[in-house]
Amino acid sequence: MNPTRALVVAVDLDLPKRPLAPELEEFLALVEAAGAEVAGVVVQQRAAVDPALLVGVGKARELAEIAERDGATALFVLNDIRPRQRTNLEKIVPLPIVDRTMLILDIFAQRARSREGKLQVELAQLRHRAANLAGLGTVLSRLGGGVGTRGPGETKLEVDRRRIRLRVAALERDLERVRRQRDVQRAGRKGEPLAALVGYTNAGKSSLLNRLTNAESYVADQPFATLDTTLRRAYLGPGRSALIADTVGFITALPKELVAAFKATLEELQHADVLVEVFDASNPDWPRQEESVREILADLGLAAAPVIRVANKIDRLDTVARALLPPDALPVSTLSGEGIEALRTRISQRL
Ligand SMILES: Nc1nc2c(ncn2[C@@H]2O[C@H](COP(=O)(O)OP(=O)(O)OP(=O)(O)O)[C@@H](O)[C@H]2O)c(=O)[nH]1
Ligand SMILES: [Mg+2]
Repeated sequence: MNPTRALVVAVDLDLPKRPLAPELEEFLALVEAAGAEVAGVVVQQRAAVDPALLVGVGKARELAEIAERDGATALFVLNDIRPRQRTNLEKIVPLPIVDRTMLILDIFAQRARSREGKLQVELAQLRHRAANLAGLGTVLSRLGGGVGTRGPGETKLEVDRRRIRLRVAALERDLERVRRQRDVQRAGRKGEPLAALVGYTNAGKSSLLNRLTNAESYVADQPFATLDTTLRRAYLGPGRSALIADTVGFITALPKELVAAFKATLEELQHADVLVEVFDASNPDWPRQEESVREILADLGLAAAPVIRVANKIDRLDTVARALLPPDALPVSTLSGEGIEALRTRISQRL
């Protein structure tokens, strides 16, 4: 199968607090991680997104031309796109529109290995699809259920919607069962202290788990290498050990459908005695990434959880950059092993 050729479009709203560059770079990395190739990137500067079309009508026509010329097979939209904007834009650029949530969900779908992971991704995808159907639904219902808008029983849309609802209900039941299994497992290991690794995707959480526990979890230079929670026992010092949990990485504006669907996976965090919050100190974008992680933790009700802050990948930093790291963050390199003993000690102290 030929890879998807992505024409990427972004509206740059020129927000001082949210510069486009890092988000665009991250978006392109996601496109690549999904296995698509970038056919072109178009950025439009605007004070606000166009309410009807997202971009201006002239820009939309230009996109159609570029798509045709460069053989794009899908339009990838960085900004949030509303159902109505999607419908209108599709009329001018005759390509399937992939939004950021669909893109992230697609990567998750490709990476999911465990049954739980697969169920969770499917649930998130269906919820996202339903949300977009809903937009189309209002367009249809505004036409009124008059002649020609209804078939013998119901419109295709309503059939789709009902099918989605049934499947969502089945998935929710399955996941509830998974959740109860986890509760049982958790009860079984009661008493053993648990430290959970959290952080932006690609920060090095799985690498750190491997360092701390001599395990061989999957590590890769790509977003969302890990989807499933892994638990391993780590030696912390003479006569002391703890369980370490590695889990799915976070990303700015993690789709709400995903957070909801990954409830069972993320629940592990609620039971941790301490969170080890890892950031990639070699990425100039780390402050923004860490802020996103904090926001998601707050959404999960974990704003007040005890945290050990870890600055990873310091092997890539020179002396000056190291000196500029926040003083409360423990500098670590999972690559060279630097700082790992100090981290063991700190975890041990906090448990
Ligand atoms: N130079 C350097 N690279 C590192 C270090 N730690 C991890 N990496 C690299 O960073 C990339 C991501 O590492 P992972 O451990 O998969 O990151 P993760 O946080 O588990 O990522 P997700 O599972 O995708 O959320 C890999 O290419 C690692 O080899 C480090 O200390 N130094
Ligand atoms: Mg990982």
